[in-house]
Amino acid sequence: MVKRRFLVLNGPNLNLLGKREPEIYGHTTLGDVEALVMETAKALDVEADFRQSNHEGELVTWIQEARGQHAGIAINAGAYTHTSVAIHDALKYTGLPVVEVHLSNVFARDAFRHHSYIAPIALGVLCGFGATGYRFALEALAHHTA
Ligand code: CA2
Repeated sequence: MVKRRFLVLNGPNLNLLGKREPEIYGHTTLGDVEALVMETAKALDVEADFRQSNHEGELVTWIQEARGQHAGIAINAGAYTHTSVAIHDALKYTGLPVVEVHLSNVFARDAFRHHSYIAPIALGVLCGFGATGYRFALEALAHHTA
């Protein structure tokens, strides 16, 4: 049987994880997050396609391409979560189940982080659990698409 493949997307500045602002994001690097996602995918017997970009257009293109190629999307769109109608539109276009992830508890932070353009079209939102949130997101997608 062909394994379900999930797209795990990371937006701007997430490449800096573990290198700056450890008081907010801890010491975990994006490489550590990727390793956790791959380990989780293996345990769930699914595939994960882990990517990061600092460019909104590149994220939009990857999301568009997911239609027909992936079974769902876990996305930490970083600051684009709070600003990007383009990412909202692309996610909606795919018709795929989407789980929004954030390392930090965005509701315990600045008011401008309380609004998300992704949440209204997401299956659910995970925030404040650090890298473990990505594991929960993949588990939620695998469970939802089983
Ligand atoms: O908590 C999250 O995962 C965020 O998506 C992280 C974004 C932030 O804009 C969102 O509101 C919440 C920031 C990405 C990481 O930015 C860094 C900047 C400097 C050093 C390390 C990470």
